[in-house]
Amino acid sequence: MKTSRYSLWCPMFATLLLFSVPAPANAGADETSIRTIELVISERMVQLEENSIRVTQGETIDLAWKSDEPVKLHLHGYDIEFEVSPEAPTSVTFEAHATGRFPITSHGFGGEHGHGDEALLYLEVYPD
Ligand SMILES: [Cu+2]
Repeated sequence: MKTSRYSLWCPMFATLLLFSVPAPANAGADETSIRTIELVISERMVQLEENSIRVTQGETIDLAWKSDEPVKLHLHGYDIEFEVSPEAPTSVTFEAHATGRFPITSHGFGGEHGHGDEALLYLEVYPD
């Protein structure tokens, strides 16, 4: 029971956060809190209404990825590379220490190699 409630609540929470911009100035003040943002890739696109996610400098971010196809992803600027597949959803946790707009690109879908030209998504980090 607890598990199913949590999994329902969590995407709603992420969605609320995505659209409650700008965040209050002290949103990142609690260093122990981790903000989870759920991201789903299907048909080689991130299923979001906007192509960017906005966070505040100093927040600890957990990007919780799911994908309908194996893919290697690269968060530029922070230079984090990771893989997601249907069998293995991935959580990428980091502190948003640098402000700016950072593309998240594919480094290959379905075992292909090569760099996607267009960003799947942008991470926007705003000053605290
Ligand atoms: Cu790249």
